[in-house]
Amino acid sequence: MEQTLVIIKPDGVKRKLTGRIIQRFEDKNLLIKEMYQGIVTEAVAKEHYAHLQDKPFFPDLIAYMTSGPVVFLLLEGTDVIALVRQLLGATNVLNAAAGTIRGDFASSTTENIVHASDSKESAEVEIQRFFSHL
Ligand code: IDP
Repeated sequence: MEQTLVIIKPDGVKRKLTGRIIQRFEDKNLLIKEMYQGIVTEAVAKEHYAHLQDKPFFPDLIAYMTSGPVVFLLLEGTDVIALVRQLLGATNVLNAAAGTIRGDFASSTTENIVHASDSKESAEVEIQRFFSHL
């Protein structure tokens, strides 16, 4: 059994896609264990994306992630980390296939609607970062 962390990013919430995104996880019969709306502070955004700090788009990424409310979800199930990444679609907007969340809703590589943990190691760290109050 695995757990993974999903963030519906500020553009997803602003565009009122929250319900439709959650629907995709439920359609796939994934279990939503916990969920809340909140914000990502600048300090936490920089920590969350520390692996990208040398990229030219890093300042835009931090401004984007702190631009409004987000929704945090904790999903649980067998192979849930890989299953959720499949539902999200590729990071590069040009590679995000139709039928995936990013492929269907995003037209930009930065503003791409959703985040999900990409490995067991990052899921553990990210769940601790955003669900430590549980
Ligand atoms: P992921 O979100 O699919 O795991 P990462 O490489 O960890 O991909 O990138 C984190 C976030 O940074 C992406 O979701 C996207 O918002 C942004 N990003 C990644 N690569 C680029 C890029 O080449 N240009 C602009 N923004 C990017």
